[in-house]
Amino acid sequence: TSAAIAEQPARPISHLPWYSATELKEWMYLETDPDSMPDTTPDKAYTKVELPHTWNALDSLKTKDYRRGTSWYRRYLDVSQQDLQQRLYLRFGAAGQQAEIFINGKLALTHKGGYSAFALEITRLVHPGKNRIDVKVNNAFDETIPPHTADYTFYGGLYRQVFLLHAPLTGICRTNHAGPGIKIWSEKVSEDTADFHAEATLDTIAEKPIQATLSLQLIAPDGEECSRTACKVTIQPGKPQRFELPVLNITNPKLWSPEHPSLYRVDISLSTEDGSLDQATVHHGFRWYRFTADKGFFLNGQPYPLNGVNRHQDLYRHGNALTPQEHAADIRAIKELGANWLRLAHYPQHDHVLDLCDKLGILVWEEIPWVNGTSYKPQFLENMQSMMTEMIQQHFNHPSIIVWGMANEVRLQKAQDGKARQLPLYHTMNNLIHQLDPTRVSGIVSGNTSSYAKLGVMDVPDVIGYNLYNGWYGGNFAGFSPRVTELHKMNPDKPMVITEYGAGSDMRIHSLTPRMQDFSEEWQVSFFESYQNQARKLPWLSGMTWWAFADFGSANRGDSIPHVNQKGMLTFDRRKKDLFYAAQARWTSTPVLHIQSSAWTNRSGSATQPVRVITNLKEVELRMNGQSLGTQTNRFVWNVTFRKGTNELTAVGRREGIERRQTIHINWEPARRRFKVTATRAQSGHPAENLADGSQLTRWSCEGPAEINIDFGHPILLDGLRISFYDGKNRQYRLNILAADENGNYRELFSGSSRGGTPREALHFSQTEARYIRILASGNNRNNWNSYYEIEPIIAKEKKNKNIYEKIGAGEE
Ligand code: GCB
Repeated sequence: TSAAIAEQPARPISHLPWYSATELKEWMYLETDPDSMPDTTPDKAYTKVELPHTWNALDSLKTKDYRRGTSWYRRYLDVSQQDLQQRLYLRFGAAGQQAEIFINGKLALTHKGGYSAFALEITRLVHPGKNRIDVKVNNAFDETIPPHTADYTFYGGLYRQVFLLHAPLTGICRTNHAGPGIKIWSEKVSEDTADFHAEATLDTIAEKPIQATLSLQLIAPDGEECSRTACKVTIQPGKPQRFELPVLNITNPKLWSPEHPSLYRVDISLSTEDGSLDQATVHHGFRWYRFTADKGFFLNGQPYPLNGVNRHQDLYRHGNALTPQEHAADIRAIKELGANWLRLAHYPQHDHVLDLCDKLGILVWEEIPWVNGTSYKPQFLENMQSMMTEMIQQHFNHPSIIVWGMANEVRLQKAQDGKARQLPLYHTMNNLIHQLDPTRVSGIVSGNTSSYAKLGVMDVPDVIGYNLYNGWYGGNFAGFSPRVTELHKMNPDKPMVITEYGAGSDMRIHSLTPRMQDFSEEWQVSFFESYQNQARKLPWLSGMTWWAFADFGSANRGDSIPHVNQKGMLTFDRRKKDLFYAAQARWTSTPVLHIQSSAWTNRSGSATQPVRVITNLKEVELRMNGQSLGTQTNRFVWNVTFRKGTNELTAVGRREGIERRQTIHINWEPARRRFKVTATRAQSGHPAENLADGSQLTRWSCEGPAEINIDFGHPILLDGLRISFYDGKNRQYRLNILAADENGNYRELFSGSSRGGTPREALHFSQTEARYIRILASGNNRNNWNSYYEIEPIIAKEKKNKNIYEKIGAGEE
């Protein structure tokens, strides 16, 4: 074909039957008011952008009021006479959250919902020569489009790829909810035999009915043809029609599983005596599974505990505008982690994600974003139905998918009959799932509440999911097992999974005496290990998915990194936390050896500290400064005495001829109680060592905040700051306190007001490591100056608790 478009060469998308697909990468972009129309805006008002694109990649990192509104995308399409001998389509991977497509100024399609693909035929809307495509995208709140609210950023933009497709006049339908137009499935699979069903949706723009042959070839994973079938079809002009091919029966199918993701290739072609009309290739996996309420999950007849993670689709400074390669890197990391299943929270994700789950072997729960709020307007339900239909039509053929989820932590209302007011909506969605896909199960997710069971919601789906955070938002992690057992007893006949459990962490925050919500890596690892150990004793539990695979954007949040949810096993920019290794050591047989708290390179406090190695090897030797501290075969915790300055720690682990080693350097300094605080007032650049005076140097008027920078000279462990202000007893000061490590990476510790009423205030942030502190304060006295009087660090005292590894029984099986 001759797409006269200055773009990348056409490249096939593996799972879609696209005759020829050209990625439209370069667009023009304009931020404007919601009612603007493209015809009135000249090209020069636009800026150039490359897709995938979101306009919230950066503002959502800085404010909860990130831009939610309307933007326009524009590009031109040169169409030749020859192009018009075929059919032309546009396929948009997604638009957050709704889109209107205009071709040559005319509205051609409206799409609602931010997470699925949509496609339209443009053959009759374009003419030879230059054509204009305008896309209006809007991510403002819309009561009829879920989610209303959620703990993640609602990025706006054309954040997935857009393709121009050339397709034959008669062929596989491209516009059936932007699905592949082909459906394949098995109803009965065993080790000995399997059936194989296929149907194609076909259409034509010919004037007369077209008689053709639809044929299918099944190619085994070893590349040999294993079966074929065909049928005659008559395609009537007008609307798309479905044709089911004769069922195939396969003996000794090579089964698909995460351990052996054997894929069969399915080649489908439509032809007449004159030659081929259209063709498609999809992939199939033969597998069967069962969620049970009493014995957990079974895959291919075997008990199969599900262990995995939840994934959002964003990346630091990219928002959700990820390239297929960036998506792929995540899925590979999830596989490397040893996860055998993945929950795509809280919405359908990129086609490529599913392709990779099929190929690498990861079971999937995919869901639509009905989160938190509900509207009872009919359009809300209609939009949910179309989201569900699109998700299932687009991803039906992926053997990795086992559950279609319909909702997460929806806030229930009680109706007069004592049931949930949302119950009819759940039933509608549940029926839709089963009608569109009789081969898979449905799921509903609740938070840590009994109301789902009590108000009848948990009677609806095939599988129920609970999100439990005992030991993070409250309680302690030992509370997990009793609570989950209690919830199980409320619906003893429903298979259950823990769809979320998680604790936040920050690779800059460490503690020997970690506490709930302190964001230390140590607490996060303990939380995980405790839940894993408890779950092992609950045979009826089908599985668990950690919240979350990686830190993700949540503009409303104020954790230790503002606007980020930090419960990831990796950071937002994909550095591996200790937890990554802790999970990998449990979930894989890949040799794992990782000195826990490796990122804690500057330490203070007691010179003698426990050091733990996370491993699944048989024996580990720890060496410090060249000397062996002994070899251990379980627990893997050593008491190490640091010397002042740099210490070299090397762990060497072994298992049956395999050896792994890691060396890290830790700088240890004794804690000091007194500091010569070197502070400068940023505005003047003058040193402000003598803070306690209200003098010119630390004085400011009300116009802006005054900044004081403190350098402790080396990292210290802080429990807080005591600050006194001029007239602090009677006034309130707005405060913003930041801390930085040796490299000057600042993070927010405190944002709020001084309480007033006392001349000196203590602000607490437990066990925070910092070399630099920056305090931004503004006073509320408009007519007089404000001043810092005194700032005193509260040095963390060593806690006499047992150390963390003893407390949770690390390494214990
Ligand atoms: C949940 C939600 C998820 C949140 C998570 C959290 O239960 O389903 O969207 O991000 O908790 O971190 O609080």
